[in-house]
Amino acid sequence: MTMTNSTIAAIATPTGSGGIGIIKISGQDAASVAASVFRPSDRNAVFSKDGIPVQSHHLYHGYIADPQNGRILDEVLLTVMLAPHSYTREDVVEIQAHGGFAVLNAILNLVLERGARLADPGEFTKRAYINGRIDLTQAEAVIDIINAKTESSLEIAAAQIRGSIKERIESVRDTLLFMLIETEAAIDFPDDVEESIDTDTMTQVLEKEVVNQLNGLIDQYENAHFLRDGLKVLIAGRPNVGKSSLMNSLLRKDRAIVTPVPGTTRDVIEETLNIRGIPVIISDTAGLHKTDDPIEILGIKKTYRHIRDADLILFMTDLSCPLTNDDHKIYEDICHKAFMIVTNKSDLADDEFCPELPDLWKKTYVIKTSAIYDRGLDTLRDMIAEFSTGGYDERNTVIPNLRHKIALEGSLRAVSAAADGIRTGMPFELINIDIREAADLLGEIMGITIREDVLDQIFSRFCIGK
Ligand SMILES: Nc1nc2c(ncn2[C@@H]2O[C@H](COP(=O)(O)OP(=O)(O)OP(=O)(O)O)[C@@H](O)[C@H]2O)c(=O)[nH]1
Ligand SMILES: [Mg+2]
Repeated sequence: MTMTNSTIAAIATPTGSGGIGIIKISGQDAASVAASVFRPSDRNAVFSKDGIPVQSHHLYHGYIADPQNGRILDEVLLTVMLAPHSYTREDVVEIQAHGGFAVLNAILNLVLERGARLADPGEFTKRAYINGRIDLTQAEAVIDIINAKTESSLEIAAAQIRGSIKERIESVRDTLLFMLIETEAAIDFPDDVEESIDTDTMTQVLEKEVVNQLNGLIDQYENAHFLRDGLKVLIAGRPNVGKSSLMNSLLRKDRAIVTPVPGTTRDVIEETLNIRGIPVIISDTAGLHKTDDPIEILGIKKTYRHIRDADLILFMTDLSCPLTNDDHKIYEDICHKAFMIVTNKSDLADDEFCPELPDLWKKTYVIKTSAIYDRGLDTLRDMIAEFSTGGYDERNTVIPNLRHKIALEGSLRAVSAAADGIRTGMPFELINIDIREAADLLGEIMGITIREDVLDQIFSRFCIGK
């Protein structure tokens, strides 16, 4: 990895009007760049003779002025955080100006003219990682914190930024590295060490300790990744059963068009909402039935594509009329997925006429609702929340993301191969390859060994100024 010496700058606050806006500068020239545009109100106390502020982590009051013509752009507060005690471990200057589009851009341009370059998305955090202040899981947590929509996703990200995942992975990787040292000695000095290697203990450690640790983390992903990534819930059913009405009621706003005409919704409509602290991505879809309408056919095809990706299907039926062939067909299409049945329009159903669901259907959760009279929706919210946190231990906030999970699975395979190798008496040269691979994959999670393009991909998810 190449260390970079350039000094970078960006507006760190969102565009738009605000009380304050912050311009962040990082790199070896950060202080001198800032000094060349900053006029401290207390001239004597603040700056040393070459114009570079001497006091780290102090707040200075002053003005930003264009050195070419002396024009004052704004009254600001300025902080210098000298390396290594800064976000990036480089010299960092933060200019707190007023939060307007024009003023922040004018100050940024001035800073860029004085020799800084515009930062790439995530470049400040990337430097924090490259300079060793944080590992890659902690860098990823930065973006998770920014994107967190609910308390639970924030809690997971906050645990991760403190190093919760890093610590767990590090300890497993250390065990593997220690094993590598032992077996490498056995390869280099076969006569001395052959007897001192206890292959029984080695397989024990691999198969019990290491495998359990890795499996535990993978399970945490499976059971709780909804909390960080959001649970994809899709409403499916034949036309006119009230899918869009349910979507609107859950969102508490008129998002999707509702009409008594079957086939109103033609497209998949996606929205994010918070259900009992769980981020839910809910989709309303086109009613599924046999049709010749080319637009509806496109909508139906799209619905089936989304059904494939959904974590949970809400299969909606209509209590005001008997089940139809379309209902049965939809059941067949979705029953291989996780689903619940929502029987809607309960306000129209009386005791005399209330279509019975086939016994097989009742094996899953059935929730009676009236989307337009807000009946049964609290139960539905409870069921969705319960579904998403079913296997989740609330005290355990160590939840890998998808990238981590894929590496953990690879590592697990390599560990199993190593254990098999030892048991079948394979030479240590070969066993070592598997152990090394297992350790390397764990190193990838923390960013110790990782390809540059993967790194770029991770940091491209950031916004500029972070
Ligand atoms: N009485 C009653 N009417 C409802 C209920 N839910 C929806 N409706 C009515 O049923 C009709 C269809 O509702 P929509 O929400 O558009 O149904 P949909 O399933 O999205 O229909 P498509 O988009 O055509 O597939 C509208 O006239 C709604 O007002 C309910 O719980 N009770
Ligand atoms: Mg609809």
